[in-house]
Amino acid sequence: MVRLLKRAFILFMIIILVSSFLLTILITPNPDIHDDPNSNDKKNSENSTTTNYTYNIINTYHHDPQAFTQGLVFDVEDEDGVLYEGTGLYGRSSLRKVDRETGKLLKIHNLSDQYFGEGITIFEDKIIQLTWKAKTGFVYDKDSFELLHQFNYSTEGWGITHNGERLIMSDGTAKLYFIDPETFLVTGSIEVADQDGPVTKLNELEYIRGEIYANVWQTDRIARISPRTGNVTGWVELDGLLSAEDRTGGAGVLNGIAYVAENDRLFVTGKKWPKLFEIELVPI
Ligand SMILES: [Ca+2]
Repeated sequence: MVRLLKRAFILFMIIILVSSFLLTILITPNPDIHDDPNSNDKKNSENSTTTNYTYNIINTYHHDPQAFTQGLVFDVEDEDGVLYEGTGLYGRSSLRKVDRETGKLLKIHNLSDQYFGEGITIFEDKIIQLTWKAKTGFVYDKDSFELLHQFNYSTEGWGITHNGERLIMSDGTAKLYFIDPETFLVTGSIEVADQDGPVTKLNELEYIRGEIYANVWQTDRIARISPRTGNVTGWVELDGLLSAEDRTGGAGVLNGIAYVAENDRLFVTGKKWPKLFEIELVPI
């Protein structure tokens, strides 16, 4: 009898302990869920603050209407306003150094015919240029345009920028890749989405005040993207920026964002556009 009572007591205690444990799990919030930047809760709350912008034109400059713009960036160390541009198309792809005020071509390196040039960025004293389908990137000396070395990646190459520590690359999908600037290995990625779902066809990129700005191919829109979550925090609507009169000579889509952090100046252009625009964003 005593033995039976002992067993019953032990069983009772086990049930109490297991019940307490299960109850604790059920009522304690899971920190992983709430700290996960990709959790739906977080995405929904950030998406609810998406802001739309229109623009004012501050200045207009000449842009080579033969330049099929795929990459656009300023050299932050150059106070003379020198613009660097990567152009595409097979047999016509190039890396260019351009005087922003006059549009005058200061230096050019032509890619060999098998490469379709894509985005460019300046990292320290080097220029990095992607190619579309060749899965090959080029690293040049910024001043001489001497080709220092090549690297490979596993996707198509579209746009590229950097946050000071990592290169950030688009491949025409909704994905952005973070890449080590020394090894060129992918160290992370984000999926870009707004409240309507994934935002695909991300093209030319620019890192501006802690956000990634991305041209969306075949649109006149630029997405402002949180590099932490991939959430679109705002849409910049640039409809009508290039007037109908200027849409001659086969001008294509908006593509090309360049930013000068020192004086907060933002420049945009497009494929074979005759003009480069300095704009300011105006919340709608
Ligand atoms: Ca850019």
